[in-house]
Amino acid sequence: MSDIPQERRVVTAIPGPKSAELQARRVAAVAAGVGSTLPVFTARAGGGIIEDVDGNRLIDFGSGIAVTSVGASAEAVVRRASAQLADFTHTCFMVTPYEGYVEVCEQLAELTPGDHAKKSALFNSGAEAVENAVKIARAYTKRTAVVVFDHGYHGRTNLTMALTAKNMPYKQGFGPFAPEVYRVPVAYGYRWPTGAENAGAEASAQAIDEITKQIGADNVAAIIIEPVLGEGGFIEPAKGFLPAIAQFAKDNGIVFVADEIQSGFCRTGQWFACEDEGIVPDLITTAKGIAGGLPLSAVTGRAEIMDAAHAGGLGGTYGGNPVACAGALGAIETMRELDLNGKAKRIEEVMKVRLAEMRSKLPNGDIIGDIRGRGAMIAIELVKSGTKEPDAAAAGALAKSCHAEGLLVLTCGTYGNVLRFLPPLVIGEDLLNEGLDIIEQAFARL
Ligand code: PLZ
Repeated sequence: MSDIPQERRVVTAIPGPKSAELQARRVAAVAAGVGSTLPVFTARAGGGIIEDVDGNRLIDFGSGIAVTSVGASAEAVVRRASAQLADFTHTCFMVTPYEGYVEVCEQLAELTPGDHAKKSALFNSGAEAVENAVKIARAYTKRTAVVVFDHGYHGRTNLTMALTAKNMPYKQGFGPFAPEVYRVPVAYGYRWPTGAENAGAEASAQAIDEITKQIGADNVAAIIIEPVLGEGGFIEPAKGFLPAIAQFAKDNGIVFVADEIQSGFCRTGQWFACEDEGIVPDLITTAKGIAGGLPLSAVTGRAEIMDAAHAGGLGGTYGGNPVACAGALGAIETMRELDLNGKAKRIEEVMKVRLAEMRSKLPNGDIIGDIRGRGAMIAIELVKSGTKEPDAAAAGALAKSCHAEGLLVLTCGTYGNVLRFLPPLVIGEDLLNEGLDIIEQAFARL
């Protein structure tokens, strides 16, 4: 890790003058469609800290959207990626292969759920992994329909836009979208009309009914779900939902795909979030946390399914780039050595206790409608006092208030009313608590 002091420091307004200067250049040169949560320009980052060009040190509760679980400059990632960079940057695995790619696939076979024979294919982005999972499932089943869920997020490419539920900002004006994509209900406990305790059974029955009656189970190639829905609001499908859907897929020859791009690689306190209910997916898509910040993604799954695509049918120039693979091996090494699953569980413990205290103690604490998530993937859903009416303005104001104090937090959710916390798993407990203090103060200022 680079030797950034693990201490918050606010020495200018946030953003400061140097960031403001860079922002002016950025506005002139960078397309307006590419947004930023906080226009603070980064100088270096590591552990639980992002240092900006003005010398401010922000506590990081975002991890670059659940990517830098091992920190943004983890020793093993830097060491292995640097060594690889000096050896060769690229040959293209489809031209002359290299060991790092194979080793990442071996690690994926070992770490993902299930003890069946597994194979992997590597890509660059999460969206690309999801697209390829669909290609593989279609090749295997010789069917075309793909089922996804309310509040689901799977990417911004044409096919994955179709798979993604939320219109603004992801889809608006960018259609037409890929055909043969169908969306069904998910067990969103907090908002399920008959209560969280009924959500698992009722939502799975509804979803299965819609698949059977509206699509026809025999036409479905794949069912794709995030075991904890990320962009949609850190929704943990109510207990029983995932096992029911996985069983339905199994009974009907449908490939069950767990999209663990956000929830995977120790984020929820397990290697993969689907382990929580003992789910063994046929295919699993990974990215983000896999490579400590380098762009890498993967589809991993049952060997017979993965081998269904014809030779040459899968690939891409950069897929499984050797530097990204070296980074992944460094990240995985760090996760094992530092027991980052244990760290994620500890983060959950600290956060949930403090957030529950805030809800019960703060005068406006009842606007915290729900506290949820697992491991270091924790969120609060904000509502208007005494109701369940989503309050996106409160989430935005709280985030802004935290930013001003040097705590980077992100929002999410279909209704934009969820404040989410995704600290690097290596964050120190003092920084974690200091971040929670800032959140508490932000409530007081609201
Ligand atoms: N599947 C479950 O969370 C990416 C999106 C940020 P890419 N989530 C962050 C944004 O606004 O673009 C994501 C995910 C799940 C797929 C993806 C897509 O991964 O690497 O962004 O393509």
